[in-house]
Amino acid sequence: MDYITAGESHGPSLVALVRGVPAGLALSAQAINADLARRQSGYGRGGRMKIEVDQVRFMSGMRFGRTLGTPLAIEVANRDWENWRARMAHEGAPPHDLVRERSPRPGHADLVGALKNNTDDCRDVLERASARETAARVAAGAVARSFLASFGVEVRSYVCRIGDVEIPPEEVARKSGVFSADRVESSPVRCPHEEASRQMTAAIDEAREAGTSLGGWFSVTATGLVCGLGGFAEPRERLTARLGAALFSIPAIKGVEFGLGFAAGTLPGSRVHDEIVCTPDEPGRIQPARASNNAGGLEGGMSTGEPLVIRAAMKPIPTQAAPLRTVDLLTHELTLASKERSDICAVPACAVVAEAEVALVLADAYTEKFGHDNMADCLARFEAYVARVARVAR
Ligand code: EPS
Repeated sequence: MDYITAGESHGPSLVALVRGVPAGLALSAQAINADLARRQSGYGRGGRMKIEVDQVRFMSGMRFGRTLGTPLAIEVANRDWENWRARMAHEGAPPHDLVRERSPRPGHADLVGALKNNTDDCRDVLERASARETAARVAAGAVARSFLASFGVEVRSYVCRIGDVEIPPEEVARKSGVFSADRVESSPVRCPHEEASRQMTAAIDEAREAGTSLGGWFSVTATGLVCGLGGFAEPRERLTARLGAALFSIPAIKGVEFGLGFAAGTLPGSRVHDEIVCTPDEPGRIQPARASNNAGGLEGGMSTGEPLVIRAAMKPIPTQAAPLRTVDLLTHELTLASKERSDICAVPACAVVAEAEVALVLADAYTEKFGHDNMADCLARFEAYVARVARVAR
């Protein structure tokens, strides 16, 4: 299973094209829209989220509520397009009063994209580089999430840090990094720790006052995975590499850790590696298990069957109400960066996008391992594999 997206931030719509979805998967626009709404939420979002109510329209690949096993095309309309028709017209000459974006924002794709694509209007670049595109990814990810649910896999996220406010690490350790969805989704910043959540919203208010923006850290977990997803034999099979690439494809991601992550480089092996034990599951069956999960559910480029535990860092949004210095693309004079309407903090939304990316990689690994013709065959192969792995362990 894989996907591509198309669409500009202020064009008529965003489109996700998802390939390799098995036939017979029950899908609903309602389930996808629920994820889109989570991506739109979060304290610190900007004015655009008041305009949009992201909802999908299936354009191909579905019949009577089930997938056909053919490419699935999903559209998310941009309501704001009405306000941008003239400036974003697909054809014709530019309007005589068109204002070109000549003051690239430090931290955004504006400058390098304009140089690369030989344009003096950063809008030619920023319309696609905008994180608005991630709405289409979340729609694609919701398809992957529905597929994974058939195998008992759940992908969730929560915000662990915004600016200098962090959930106490001992609280995260106490919960082994897995929090209830209710606690996460009821927080305005998708942070399950009440006091940290309160301080995070206060930090966002301070950043707004100061005309700046804030980044942060979030965690993504996947539970219910089988062992052996990905592979150890070829570099590109490795699930760790595939997850890392998918997470780094999200705009503004500057760091990704699995399990202990960077801390694994600071400890002796005796305190890093997860001892292998056997846990009785049901009479007559023994599942392989680990005494700990410092590896974050990955060993040798494959899933171990323990929860996948990822942490990622997002840099602050580049658009600043109190802009940084930049250079005019035409005159080369020093000036101040352009002020697009923007978010103060989009870490809660970014975590939802990361869930989608992780779900897409995992769904790809499941279809690679268990086939992608139709759900019944895929599930039969899956069940046979689960039974064999349990037998070998005994
Ligand atoms: C976004 C839509 C955008 C921005 C934001 C994310 O809408 P507009 O540019 O019309 O305000 O709010 O874009 C960025 C963070 C960015 O870096 O470009 C969205 O739907 O998520």
